[in-house]
Amino acid sequence: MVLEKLGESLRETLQKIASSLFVDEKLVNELVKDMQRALLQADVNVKLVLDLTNKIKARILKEETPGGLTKKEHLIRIVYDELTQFLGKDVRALTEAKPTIVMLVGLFGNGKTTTCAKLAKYYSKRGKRVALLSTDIWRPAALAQLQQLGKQIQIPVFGDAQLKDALAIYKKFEPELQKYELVIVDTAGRDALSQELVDELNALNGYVKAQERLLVMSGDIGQAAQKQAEMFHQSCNITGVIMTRLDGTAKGGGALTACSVTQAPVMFIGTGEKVDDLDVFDPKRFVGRLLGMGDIEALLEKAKEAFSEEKAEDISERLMKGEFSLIDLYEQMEALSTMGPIGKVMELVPGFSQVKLPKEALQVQEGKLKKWRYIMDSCTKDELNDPEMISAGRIDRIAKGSGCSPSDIRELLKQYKTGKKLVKMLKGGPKKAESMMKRLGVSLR
Ligand SMILES: Nc1nc2c(ncn2[C@@H]2O[C@H](COP(=O)(O)OP(=O)(O)OP(=O)(O)O)[C@@H](O)[C@H]2O)c(=O)[nH]1
Ligand SMILES: [Mg+2]
Repeated sequence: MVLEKLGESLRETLQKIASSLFVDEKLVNELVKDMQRALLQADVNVKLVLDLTNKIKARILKEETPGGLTKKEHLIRIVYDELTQFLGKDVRALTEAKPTIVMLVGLFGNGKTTTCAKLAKYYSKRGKRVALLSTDIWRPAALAQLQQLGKQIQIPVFGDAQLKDALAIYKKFEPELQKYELVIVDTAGRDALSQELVDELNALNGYVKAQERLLVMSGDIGQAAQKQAEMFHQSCNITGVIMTRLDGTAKGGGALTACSVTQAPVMFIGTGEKVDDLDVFDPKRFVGRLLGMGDIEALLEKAKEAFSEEKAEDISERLMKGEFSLIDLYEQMEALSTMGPIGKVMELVPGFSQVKLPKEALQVQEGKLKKWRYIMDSCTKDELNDPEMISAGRIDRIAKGSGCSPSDIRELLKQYKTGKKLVKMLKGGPKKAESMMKRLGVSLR
């Protein structure tokens, strides 16, 4: 696996935490030191290692462990969060255009031509009409190499070995290329990023205006990756990175560094010489594997609680505006019965992470929840949105419809009022909420 050693060290470090009785500053320092060592050994750039570990440390020391998570789980979650942040978070798809033009750039021998063919196969398998274009006028037989690969994967290859200007080659085939959905352009490399190469790439791209400019970098170039990525980024404004040769003993951290300095995510990794040896790079899965996926999955599941994060965010926004309906109440209750999303919502509302709310205030038994569901099913939409309008007459009607007693309905309405009170408190700010909490005490229930 890529960065096997890094993963091993990180898992060891986390294991240390797991077996410690207390998580104190000393242990956190140790964790940070271990992580630094592991990342540096994997060739990740020194400054980035410091930035990353400082961020992790600051968060660990500052953030309170959310309810439902152990301190250890919280630490792992922070490490996971920051590592995925560092690597670009989500899988990035190609920009859509007609046609989408993808230009692969990089130094000699980093795997551009091979990767062109890998990408062509990958996207054609997914239904895109793909063409390959060679604009490499430097490498002898560059066109022949691409043609041979193209034949193997049955993708048309355009190029003209007679022309000695990359842009002229592109222009010659431009009308033809418009017929494709995806055009992958192989460019020439150099030993180092020279002005000549920069001028050549700029002249070509100034006209082509490729939607994607992907830097192809070998995983084994170590710390040199940082400088290379920076230079390519400055001259070509890189939109993504493809790391090759991650099948060998490459430590890979150098190339990982690239995505951070260019702010362009690693999109694919090359894991061999064959056209199928290409993997989509999924930062979350990757980090998950580094840290031991089983743990992470279970942890994130737990942290997600019964709510999705977006939903919690959405609700917290509405709560802050003072909007609160019976449906909100029900969702809160339902989720609370499993884990405690009010806590999650509170975390998301700035300033509230410190306020202690009596969780029991909103906790109800499952049986009651079921009843409430029936009651709500018998309510009209207006009643759900504005429960204050539920008069005695309406209570009787709902009782008949739901098969519940009027007192059940009154209880639900009472709970709604309590919830609404809570929301008002939230709106008043953390200080007010706390003082009101004190005043109300357990009577909130
Ligand atoms: N093991 C392994 N070898 C790879 C990978 N990608 C490319 N290669 C090999 O690296 C060598 C160089 O690859 P090319 O695709 O020719 O590199 P290039 O960037 O086009 O090189 P120039 O055209 O000289 O600039 C070839 O022998 C490839 O087979 C990979 O992911 N793993
Ligand atoms: Mg090449």
